[in-house]
Amino acid sequence: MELQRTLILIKPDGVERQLIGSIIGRFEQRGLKVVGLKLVAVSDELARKHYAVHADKPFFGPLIAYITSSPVVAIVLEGPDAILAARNTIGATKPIEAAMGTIRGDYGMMVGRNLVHGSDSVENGKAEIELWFNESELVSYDRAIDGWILEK
Ligand code: IDP
Ligand code: MG
Repeated sequence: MELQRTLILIKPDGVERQLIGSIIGRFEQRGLKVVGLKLVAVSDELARKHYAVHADKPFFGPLIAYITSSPVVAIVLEGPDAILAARNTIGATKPIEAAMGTIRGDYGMMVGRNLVHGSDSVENGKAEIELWFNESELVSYDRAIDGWILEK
């Protein structure tokens, strides 16, 4: 297993439905560590950069409107195989197809309101974390001493 970081977004529907605590709880209960956390009012520019890979898709316009419609919670999670662990905790892209017990399976019905984003690869995770966070906003967790490293 490889120690990885992943970028998680609680999308506007998750924030509006007051599911922030429930959603973060799913990841925490699983054992992933929060190493970055903030509420962000998403600009059109940030949304377009984040979803640049989907620029040619028919749902791109609605997707940008959705992600900029109210604040999102941006989170960096760290843990062994964090990318896959988080994706499996989130569930399939279409909530209707997501397994019960996953965030999307338990809270959603519509692909256009699927509550959470999670990076899909280590490489994309690194780029997304760089896009959403400054280095100074992240902390490190040392598993050897089971404690935080807080560099001032
Ligand atoms: P993912 O979030 O599970 O990685 P992606 O295929 O990367 O799924 O799509 C990014 C986001 O775009 C989805 O989470 C969802 O919000 C939106 N999306 C994907 N496919 C559709 C669609 O067919 N209609 C509307 N929105 C979609
Ligand atoms: Mg994706």
